Order: sequence, then structure tokens, then C-alpha cells
Amino acid sequence: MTLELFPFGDAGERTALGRHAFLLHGFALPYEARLLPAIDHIQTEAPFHHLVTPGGHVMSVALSNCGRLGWTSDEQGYCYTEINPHTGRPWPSMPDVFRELAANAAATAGFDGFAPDACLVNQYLPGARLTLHQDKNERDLSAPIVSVSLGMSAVFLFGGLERSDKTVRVPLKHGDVVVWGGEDRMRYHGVMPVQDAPHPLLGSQRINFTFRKVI
Ligand code: MD3
Ligand code: FE
Repeated sequence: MTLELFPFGDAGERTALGRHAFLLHGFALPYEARLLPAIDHIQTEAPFHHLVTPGGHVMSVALSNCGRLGWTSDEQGYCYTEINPHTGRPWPSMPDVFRELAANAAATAGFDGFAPDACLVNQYLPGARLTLHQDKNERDLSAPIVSVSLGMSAVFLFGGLERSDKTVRVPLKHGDVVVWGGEDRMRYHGVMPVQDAPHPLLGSQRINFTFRKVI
């Protein structure tokens, strides 16, 4: 079963998605002018790449990373690495504007002192989707995850602690930031196939970055 939520909030508003999960509407908008060149730089240093799942499927979402650790996959499965296996170089460092945005969003949601060591940068072109999953490869599960959505809108699916639990559909728009921690940290989640409705600044793509404290 799927429930509709109604978080078409205005910038500055906050919607609670759980006891420890908050959608901060438009929270990234004041950072936009500094974020876009930073994303261009990351993309040049560490081009987007389609990971192959342990089951042998090519993911529709393309991935890059910045920060000390990057999320990638090898024959064994998924892992965090210090070296980008596709370039042989360390991941680009986390831009100051990324750190500021992540820490300020986390503090606004009640998580002081958030210092992420990894940032996954996901690129969705029209049709790309992310099936329901949990993020459980981080050693520090006490830290929240902060996610920033830019470009085309997407419908986020927010489930429970079991894959079969009902999901809530949450529209995520350009500039929205979500902070997930505490009892909501291990919830199943995913992204519905992204519709092609080009964004004035980013065109036919959605960029999402998720900040994590891995170690
Ligand atoms: C809820 N990315 O990279 S971000 C992922 O929009 C991922 O690209 C999605 O799921 C995206 O793993 C969603 C939001 C997110 C990240 C981690 C979570 C939501 C979460 C962990 C627990 C609950
Ligand atoms: Fe995830």
C-alpha cells in the first residue's frame, strides 16, 4: 500500500516525516550559487559512473562522490573506498559549501556537530530510479544522513524497517533538504522513476547528494 503525503511546503517550512526525519523545504536555495560550480568541479574530477549491483544489474542512477570516502562497488559488493577505482585517484575533497550546508541542516533538525566524511552525488536522468533499500554500510549509525535535492523534482518513497512496510510518497523539489537520523535512520527508502520536466538551471537531470558519517 502507498500513502500520499502533502509536503508541498514553501521555502523555510519544515515537514516531519518521522520522529527523527525532517524535510527542510528550500533549505539549500541560499547555497545554490556556490553549489552549482562545486558540483561541476566534482563531476570533472570524478565523472558520474553507473555502478553494477552485486546481482549484475547496471544501476540507472549515475554516481560520483566527494570527501575522504566514496561509495562504490567491486566483485565482492558495495564498499566505501579512499581511492576512486575509475580514476585511480582520491575522491575530490568535500567543498566548504557542502560541509556548511550539511552541518547547518543537521543542526536545524536537532543533530549538532554533524561532520560527514563521505558525500555520494547521485545523478538521475529521465527514467532513472532507485529501488527500495536500506543504507547500512556506515559504521556510525548514530549520525544522521543529510540529503540535498537539486534540479528536476522526484517522488521519494519512505518506508519502514521491513521492506514490506507501507511507503509514503514525498515529493522532493529543487533546494529541498532532508535529515534522517535516530529511529528513522534504517528505514527502507527509494526514488520513483524521474519524469522529464527540465529544470531552468540544471536541465533534464536531478542531482541528489547524501552526506554520511561512515567511520
Ligand atoms: C532515508 N539516495 O544514495 S536521498 C542513496 O534521492 C539514496 O538519491 C536517494 O537513497 C536519492 O542511498 C535518497 C535520501 C536518503 C538517504 C539515506 C536515507 C534517505 C534515507 C537513510 C535512511 C532513510
Ligand atoms: Fe539510500
